[in-house]
Amino acid sequence: MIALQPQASNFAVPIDRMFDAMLALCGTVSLGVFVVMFWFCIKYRRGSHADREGRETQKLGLEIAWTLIPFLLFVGMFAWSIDLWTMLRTPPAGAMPIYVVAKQWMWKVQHANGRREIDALHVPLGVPVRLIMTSEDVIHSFYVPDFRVKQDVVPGRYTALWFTATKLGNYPLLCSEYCGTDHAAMLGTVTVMSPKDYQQWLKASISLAPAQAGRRLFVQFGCSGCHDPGSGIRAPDLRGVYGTQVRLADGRRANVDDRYLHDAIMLPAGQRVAGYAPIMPAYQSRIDEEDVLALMAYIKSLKASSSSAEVGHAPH
Ligand code: HEC
Ligand SMILES: [Cu+2]
Repeated sequence: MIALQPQASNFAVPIDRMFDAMLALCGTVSLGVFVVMFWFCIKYRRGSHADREGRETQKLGLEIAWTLIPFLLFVGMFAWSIDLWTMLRTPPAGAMPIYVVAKQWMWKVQHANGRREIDALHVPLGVPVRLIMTSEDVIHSFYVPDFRVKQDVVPGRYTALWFTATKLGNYPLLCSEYCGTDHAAMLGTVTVMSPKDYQQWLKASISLAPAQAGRRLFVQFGCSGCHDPGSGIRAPDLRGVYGTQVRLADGRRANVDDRYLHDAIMLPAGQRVAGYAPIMPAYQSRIDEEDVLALMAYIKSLKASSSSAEVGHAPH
């Protein structure tokens, strides 16, 4: 079948194939219904001499056939779409992470080495990329039609999206969730480059690595005053905390992942670590999502110290 849009990611062909199949199936069924409808309209129109005797007939075979065949077809479509959905939702283990923060009305992107861009996303050809996305304000939706991918970007949580670009070139990026006055202008471009060009592009701008930028913010926002070893204030040692499990004051256990760190900084009241006084202030109105990403990068970069056999934490 003809593709109406460029097919520029690993999802384009399977999704188009599924779309075509659904169109063909639903089209065939509607066509069948309409053909029979028109035929009956004409045959039994007023004044026609068609036989109108209501004969009682039973055709068990026919009834079973028209129940079972569509049933199997539609269950087949269901199984097929579940399979495709699973693929859409499961990024391969080594996928390259890129962070995206949406806000009214722009896309802010940060690459692993700290290079930032706005309303643009550069990705290497043939490499699985995983976008980790959050919003500064309202719900947005990251949409690249030529990749056949779309994902809501929600304030207060991280949503993910993955793809492997399969064609060099520039592709439009849209916001597909109505997000205010300039929603329709919240546009960008995804540029697919060869892996070599991408590496060069990454290094071209001199910006601080996220972990370094995070350390700066860590001092600037006063986190270090409580959390640095030897600060004199009783606060958890953050070295090696990422990826462990923590016991909370209300008895729950939580995995220290991106979501956990985000909430620990923005809304600590919801998840106090067991054994500490609730002195950590909420930073929700003082730190924006990009800075949270930098702080997280810094916390993730801290290696466990040998002395941090610490309250509450266990590897998981
Ligand atoms: C006034 C002291 C203080 C300041 C300032 C402070 N924290 Fe905390 N922080 C704490 C205490 C005490 C806890 C443990 C109790 C809790 O969870 O609220 C904690 C918990 C945390 C946790 C969860 C740690 C774990 O072991 O699970 C993280 C992450 C964290 N803080 C990061 C930060 C960051 C980032 C900043 C700066 C933006 C910051 N903190 C500023 C005192 C502080
Ligand atoms: Cu938007």
